[in-house]
Amino acid sequence: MVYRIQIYVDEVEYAGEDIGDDFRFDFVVDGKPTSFSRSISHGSTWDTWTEIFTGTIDADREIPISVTVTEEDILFDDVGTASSTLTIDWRLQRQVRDKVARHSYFVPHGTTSETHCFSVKVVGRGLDEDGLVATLTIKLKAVMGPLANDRNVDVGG
Ligand SMILES: [Ca+2]
Ligand SMILES: [Ca+2]
Repeated sequence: MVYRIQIYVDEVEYAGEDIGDDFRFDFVVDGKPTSFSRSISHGSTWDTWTEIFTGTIDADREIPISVTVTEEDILFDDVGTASSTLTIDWRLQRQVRDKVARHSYFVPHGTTSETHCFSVKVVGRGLDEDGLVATLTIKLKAVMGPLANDRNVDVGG
């Protein structure tokens, strides 16, 4: 069975040490690259809903995700990378609510979501920031559902 899937960045928490606030995120999700930039203050959580993938998957597939996080500086950028695998537990799927509903996306019957978290260590470089380590914890939300011509499929099983 093939489902459509969209993956969003839901939150980014910036903890650890302060290495600046000019972040760029370069994601590769299932082989597809996408990038965006965002200012995030040290000690804060960026609450967002930024799409990083849209496509279709087979129900039994795992989705590889990698990200390079760069804090841009004039001379030396601070960089960290991480990889993760989104495994969808189809037995534990539940109805989409909360944020998806708040953002007024079209939610057909049978749509479900899954949360996936991982952290990226970004190491400072340059005089003031050499050796400082920031931790960015990225919370993703995957929203899945039947294909448009297959609305009556029950994805809960
Ligand atoms: Ca910096
Ligand atoms: Ca900077």
